[in-house]
Amino acid sequence: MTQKFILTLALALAVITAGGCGKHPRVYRGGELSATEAVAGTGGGASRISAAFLSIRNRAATADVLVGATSPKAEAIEFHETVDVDGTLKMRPATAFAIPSGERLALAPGRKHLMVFGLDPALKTGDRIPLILTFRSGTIIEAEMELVADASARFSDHAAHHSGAHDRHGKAGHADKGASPAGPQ
Ligand SMILES: [Cu+2]
Repeated sequence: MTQKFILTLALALAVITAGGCGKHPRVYRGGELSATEAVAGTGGGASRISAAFLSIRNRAATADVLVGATSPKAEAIEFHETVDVDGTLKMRPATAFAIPSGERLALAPGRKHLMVFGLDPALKTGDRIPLILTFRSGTIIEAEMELVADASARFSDHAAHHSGAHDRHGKAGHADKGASPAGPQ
């Protein structure tokens, strides 16, 4: 009995340590710019196409523009944005993503994102591959991209921790939480 209890407790602690809260995304820097580790779907099937999500912060006094993304493990990476066409969400290519001074660009599910084509078929879930981000200023960030089963869910988890690390709770960004309807539906 006691042994079983201790084992259960040990397992519970292991789960708390390994996952959930406290797992911040890795951050990669280049000059005054920083990018979180990207997450992308493993790109199952023959398509080998996957959307990739990350956020990029610009601490410089001037705006910058993300103009290129490449990986030696993918044939091409394009910029996409999600637009509403007569009530239907569609993805369309974009040429570049601007990041104003002091702001953060979120490449997120249902918004602007990276589209990865021709992923190396030998890759599998859990692998990390290089992601090279090029900016108009000449800055280059050598980041990484992790292949995961559910990129949207993982990015949401990352984003929650990332904003929590930089913003205080109670600021405008969190106001909607307090205002969410709790009454009768
Ligand atoms: Cu896309």
